[in-house]
Amino acid sequence: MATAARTSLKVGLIPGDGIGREVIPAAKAALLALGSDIPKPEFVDLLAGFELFTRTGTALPEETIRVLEEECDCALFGAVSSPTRRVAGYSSPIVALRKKLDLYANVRPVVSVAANPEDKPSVDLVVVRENTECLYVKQEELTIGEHGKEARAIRLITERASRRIGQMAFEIALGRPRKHLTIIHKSNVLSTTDGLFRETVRGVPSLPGVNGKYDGVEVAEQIVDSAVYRLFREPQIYDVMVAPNLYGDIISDAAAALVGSLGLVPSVNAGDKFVMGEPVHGSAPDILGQGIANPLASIRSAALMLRHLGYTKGADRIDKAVDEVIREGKVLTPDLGGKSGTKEVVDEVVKRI
Ligand code: GGG
Repeated sequence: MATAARTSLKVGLIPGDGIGREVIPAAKAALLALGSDIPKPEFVDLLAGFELFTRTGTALPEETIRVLEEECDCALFGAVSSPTRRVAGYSSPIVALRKKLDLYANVRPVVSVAANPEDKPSVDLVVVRENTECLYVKQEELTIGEHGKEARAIRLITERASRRIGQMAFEIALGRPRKHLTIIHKSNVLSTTDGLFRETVRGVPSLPGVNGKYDGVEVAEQIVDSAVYRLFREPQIYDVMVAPNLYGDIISDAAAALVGSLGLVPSVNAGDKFVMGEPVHGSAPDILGQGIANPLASIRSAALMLRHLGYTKGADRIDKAVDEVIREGKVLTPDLGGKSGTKEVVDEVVKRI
């Protein structure tokens, strides 16, 4: 995505539910602290979420989509707390937003912070999750069969979506020192759906126009269950992992455990025309309102969004400040064993930016 000729950067802010509303202001503060290293940020507050649905009957207002599409250069989304039961008329706004804006890739870097800045992190991988299909097409039905209720869900895997997530994963792998890509699937059981995903991603280097570009990328593959096992035993074997939507969602949350907290892991939802940062964590109703939500995943999501837009200097400054705060270990939220609140952590990061 080109950075050229922007004098300002219009950022849509969609806090959503729960601690999303506590951590999105942290990302905003980090962007404001960058001064002239990025185009002057302008923010527009936008609505979405389950809480909004309970008040208004709408989880994702048309106006939110319109402003994102027509006015914003990028966006930051906090979290959403969809209920685990079916609620008539409600559908997850984040799932819908990813589809409506065609944000087909969810890129989730999981990186530990080494005690010494000169040392390599012990975990340094990127989960590239397909963001628009798989079971998240949400075509479920409940019928009554011979033995009672029967629930079914469609799992959609298309060649187009697998190809473009594959291309994104190869690009990301190509830009990393190890240039290693693992395709995650379960095609020993789901040979039609996961088989298509696997074959399509494997076929990316042979697509017309690629012309050997990805020759330097080493490709491996792994069945999803054994991938999770190996992720916990030997995370260093992974560099870039590409997965269908559901596996990618689960693997990236699991990988967060390797770096200390879900509160540290950022993501971007990326398409060809738009990018939206989003912390991997959810709305955490258990700690809502206590002022102790970890703001670092949200702040890092702002950095990742900038990186995706080509503002590397600004992104580096934010990531360096976050790394220093974690490394020093004096001002951390309770999920990382600290005693500080959200505000103190934000102030500490901003001071270092
Ligand atoms: N920021 C990630 C997030 O909100 N995770 C929770 C999640 O995926 N929720 C889906 C939903 O509630 O619809």
